[in-house]
Amino acid sequence: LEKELNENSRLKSQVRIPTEHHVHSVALDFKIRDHLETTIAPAAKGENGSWELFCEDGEMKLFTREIEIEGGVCVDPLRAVHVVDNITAKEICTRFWDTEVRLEWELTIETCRVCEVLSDRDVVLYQTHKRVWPAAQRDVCYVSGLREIRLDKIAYKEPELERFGELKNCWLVINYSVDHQSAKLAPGMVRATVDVAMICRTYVRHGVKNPKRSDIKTSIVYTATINPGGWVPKKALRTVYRREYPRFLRTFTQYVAKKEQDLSLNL
Ligand code: 18C
Repeated sequence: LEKELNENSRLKSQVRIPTEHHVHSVALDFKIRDHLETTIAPAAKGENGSWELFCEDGEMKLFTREIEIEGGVCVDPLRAVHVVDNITAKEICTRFWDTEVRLEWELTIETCRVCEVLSDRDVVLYQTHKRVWPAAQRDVCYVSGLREIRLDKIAYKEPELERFGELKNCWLVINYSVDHQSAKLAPGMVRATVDVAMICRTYVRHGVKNPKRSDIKTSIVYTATINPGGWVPKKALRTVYRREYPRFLRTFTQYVAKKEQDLSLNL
C-alpha cells in the first residue's frame, strides 16, 4: 500500500496520511523496535563471552565479533557502551543526527548531502568517505531517524546508573542503508551498507530537585554493522575498524560536551 500510495498521486490525495508517514516509516519503526529489544539487552554487552572487548578507556568499552559472509567479506558488528557526564541524551542524539554539524566531528567523511527530507525527524542521506589505501573509496546512502522513546518502551535497566539517579529520558538515532534515485553510484566508488543505532539514556542524581549539568549522567549504547560492499583485505579492514570506532566515540562525545557545556540544561 505504501508503494502504491507513493506512485499514485490521485490515490494519495484521497487518503489521509499522518504527517510523519512516508515511504520508510514502517521499516524505520520496525528497526527502532528491534534495536530497543536487542541492542540494549544486557546479554549483548559481552558478558556471555561471544563479544571480544578490544578497547577500554575509562567508561568507554568497545566490543566486536568476527563475522564473514559469502565471498570472504568481513562484516564484524561493533558494540560500544559509554557513560558521559554533563550532557543529555537529547543533546547527544540531536548532534549525531544533525547534518549541519556532521563535518565538525565525523572524521571519516569527505562529503555529506541530504537526498530527501522525509519529515522533521527523518532524512535520506548520501555520504562519501575518505579513501583507505589500497581499497576503493566507499559511499553510503541511508535513512537517518531521530526519536525520543517513552520510558515504558524500554525493557532493560542499567542497575549501576539507577544507583546514581533516576532515569529521565531516552533518545535514539537509527541509520540504515536504502537506495535513493539521487544517490547513484559514482565511477570508481564502492557502495557500503550500514546499520547503526545510537541509544542514549539520561539519569538525574537522586534527590536533586533543580539539576545542574554536574547532576546528570548519560549512558550511550552504539552499535554498527558495516558491509564494505565487496572484498577488502580482512586484516587491514579490522585494523581500520579498531582504530576508527574508538576515535569516533571519543571525538564525538568530547565535541558534544564542548558545544553544550555553556548552554542551559533542558531535560
Ligand atoms: O556512525 C557513525 N557515523 C554516522 C554519520 O556519518 C553514520 C556513518 C556510517 C559509516 C558508514 C561507513 C561506510 C564505509 C566507510 C569507509 C570509511 C573509511 C575510513 C576512513 C578513515 C580515515 O552512521 C560513526 C562511524 C564511525 C566510522 C567507523 C569506520 C569504519 C571503517 C569502515 C571501513 C570500510 C572499508 C574500507 C576500508 C578498507 C581497508 C583496507
